[in-house]
Amino acid sequence: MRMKNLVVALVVLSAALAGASEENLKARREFADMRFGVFLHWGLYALHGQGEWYQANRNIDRREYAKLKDCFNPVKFDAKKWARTFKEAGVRYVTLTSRHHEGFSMFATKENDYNVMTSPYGRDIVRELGDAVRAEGMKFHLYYSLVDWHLDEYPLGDCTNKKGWDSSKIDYAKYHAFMMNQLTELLTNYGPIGAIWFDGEWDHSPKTKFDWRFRELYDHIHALQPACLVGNNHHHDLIAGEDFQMIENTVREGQRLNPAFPLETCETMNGNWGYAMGDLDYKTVDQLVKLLVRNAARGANLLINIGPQPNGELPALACERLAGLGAWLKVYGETIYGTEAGPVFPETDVVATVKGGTTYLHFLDPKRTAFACRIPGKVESVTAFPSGRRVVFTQTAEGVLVLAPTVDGSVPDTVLTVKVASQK
Ligand code: JFZ
Repeated sequence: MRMKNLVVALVVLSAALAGASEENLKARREFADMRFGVFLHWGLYALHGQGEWYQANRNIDRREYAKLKDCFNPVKFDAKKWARTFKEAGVRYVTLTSRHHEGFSMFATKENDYNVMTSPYGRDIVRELGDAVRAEGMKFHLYYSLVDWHLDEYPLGDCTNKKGWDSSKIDYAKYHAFMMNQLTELLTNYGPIGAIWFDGEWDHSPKTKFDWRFRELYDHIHALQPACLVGNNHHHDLIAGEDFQMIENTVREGQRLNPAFPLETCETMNGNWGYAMGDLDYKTVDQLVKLLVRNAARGANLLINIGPQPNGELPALACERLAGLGAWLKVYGETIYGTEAGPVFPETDVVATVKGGTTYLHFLDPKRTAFACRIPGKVESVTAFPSGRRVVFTQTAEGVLVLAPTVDGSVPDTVLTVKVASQK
């Protein structure tokens, strides 16, 4: 029986790794160690201040919408300042929308003139931010929309705004070539790109059997930059050529997680991806810390989103939350970065991350005073993190009983370090 399990595990593993280059496998491991990234939804939609779906939600004629391009002038944008803010927050990678569903490119594309270079701003935001982010030692990732609400040739899908559309011009072959060419630009002119984050597959329901020709896109990316990870926000099992899995906070029906691949969860800081001037309902630092911890405990990176303002600044509330996360990570980062998912307990307010022979128990409810769990191996010590103060525990056949009078209501997460004797 054991042997059979082992064989099954090996088959699954080798299938998962098939085709991926050495550089790519290394990049996957590094990605999984980073645990914390910032997502930036920035485009013309920032000008409305009502989220990135405004064009579709209001069924705005795309020729009218496109006039926003002549107003795009984020004069206060300072890539270096953003990068320092992220670095201070303990962020390890930044994912920017290079082009969202609205179709406006935030870089100097030669594929059409609906891009930042022909706006009054006239500066290449992908370049400036990419350079600044890398200069601070973080990785730079790009979101890339499969949906395009501006181009004639994009095939109308279920979620598409249909006003101002001449459906006789739909031509997926042409649109696919456009995406291939833009990916060439992004992966040859902007230095190392850590990942391409596709989004929009859901615009064509599975029933229509629409063929996006993903494999050509994926192979193209890997041919240009083998270490660039491919992810697709499609909420079903990974398909060949994809390097990591993603979830939007909850795992959706039909989506199974594969432990052989890195996992990333994206979440909004308030309730919107793009800048929403009416939405000041931001999660607290306490909530964001818990979100980060819970994700790490299930082996996932947290990609926390910010919608930059039309003037080029990050919202003050977002900066304040980032600073709070940074202060927390300065102390507790060791229990998050480079860890793996820990054992899962029936008590949902206690989660665990693991690094080598060390298990970090995270107590997320200040009211908890005692806790019993089974940690594999012989426990050598239990100490409070970061003080190192010894915590009383007893090891029984059923598990380790940790008395945790140390749970401290003034911090979002009380951490205990459990050291297990190395098993030779
Ligand atoms: C998509 C985008 O439409 C959205 O604007 C944002 O960029 C977000 C990160 O990704 O939103 C989705 C896509 C799919 C689902 C939910 C939101 N889904 O399948 O549940």
